[in-house]
Amino acid sequence: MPSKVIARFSVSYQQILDEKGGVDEKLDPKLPDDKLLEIYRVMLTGRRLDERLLKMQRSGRVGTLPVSVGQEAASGAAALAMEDDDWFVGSYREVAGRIARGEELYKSMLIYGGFEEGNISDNAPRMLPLSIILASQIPHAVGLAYAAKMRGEKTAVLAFSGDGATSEGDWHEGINFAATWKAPVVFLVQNNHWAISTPLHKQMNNRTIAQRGVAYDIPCLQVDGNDALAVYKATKEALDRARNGEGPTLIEALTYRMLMHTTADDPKKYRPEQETEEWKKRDPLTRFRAYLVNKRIWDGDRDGELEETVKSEIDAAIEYYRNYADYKLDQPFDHQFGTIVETLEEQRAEYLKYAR
Ligand SMILES: Cc1ncc(C[n+]2csc(CCOP(=O)(O)OP(=O)(O)O)c2C)c(N)n1
Ligand SMILES: [Mg+2]
Repeated sequence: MPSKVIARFSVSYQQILDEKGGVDEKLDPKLPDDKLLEIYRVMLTGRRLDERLLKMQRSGRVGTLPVSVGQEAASGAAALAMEDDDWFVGSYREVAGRIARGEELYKSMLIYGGFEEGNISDNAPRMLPLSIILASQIPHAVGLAYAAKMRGEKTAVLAFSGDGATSEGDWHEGINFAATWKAPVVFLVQNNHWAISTPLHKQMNNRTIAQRGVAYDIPCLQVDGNDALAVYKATKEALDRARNGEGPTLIEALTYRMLMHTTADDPKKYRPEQETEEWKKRDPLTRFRAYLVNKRIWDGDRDGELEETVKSEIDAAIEYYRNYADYKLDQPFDHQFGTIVETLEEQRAEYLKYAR
């Protein structure tokens, strides 16, 4: 009987910016200045919006909140690599990515304030609502992609999930289907190393999440998820491949959640503070800003101007949210099924009676 190796696999890792913002000239995608400045604006807006939302949560103006601080490059730069007609399928930790797609800032306030309307944006029509049920968005993303392919549309789907979500059945079923039917979808995993209080090594035996793509024989790679250039380049290439009929890609973006999982927990109880301190050195915003300064398209004088613009945009969103009165109490019931379900209507009536 012959005994031989019939396949070997490798997983690559890409970083373009070092921790100080120095660039690898050979890998630099050499994006136009306006694109680079847009990436910075989106990441900074995401950071500041998160900070303000956190204050709003602490003062009782919005409910439980997942915070994305530290992960702005992984979702923001990725979303800016999309084309207008592509679909954005998020989980719940992609604030910068949603801003990149054009979602109004007050929508985040509505969502976390409990208003279903926050989940739909005319400005960002090809964006699915937040998905809190881990990995449930993955089969939806694959379905969208497969439908686009059947219709002959030149469209791709960018689907986000967290590291913990990659241990869910839905995640694997979705990728298996996409791989088999060459659905134009890019799976971007924000590996922030924690699933609430569960560290990565307690929920999987794999050395990388990227290698989970090997099992489905799709291109897979790991990138420095706090390096906006590496995230942008990997996502753009993968989306282009998808649109060209070459099927799905799995990108693992290594990043870190700098704050709590949600406002319902205290990371100091389960996470070594030293680890968080180490990750501070890789802050995606600081690194990218240093790159812009080195390129001489940014300087200290411009910080104040941008901060002021972002602050007034957030202030305006808060004002709008404060005066928001256009809500429909029973809206969540509208979106459960496409057709009327009698038992659900009974529950709606009961709920409305209770709420009034
Ligand atoms: C199917 C399912 N199981 C459990 C939960 C509860 N839960 C919410 S977030 C979370 C951890 C998710 O971790 P990860 O996928 O790494 O995303 P992160 O929050 O780190 O961005 C869990 C277990 C859920 N929302 N859905
Ligand atoms: Mg995680």
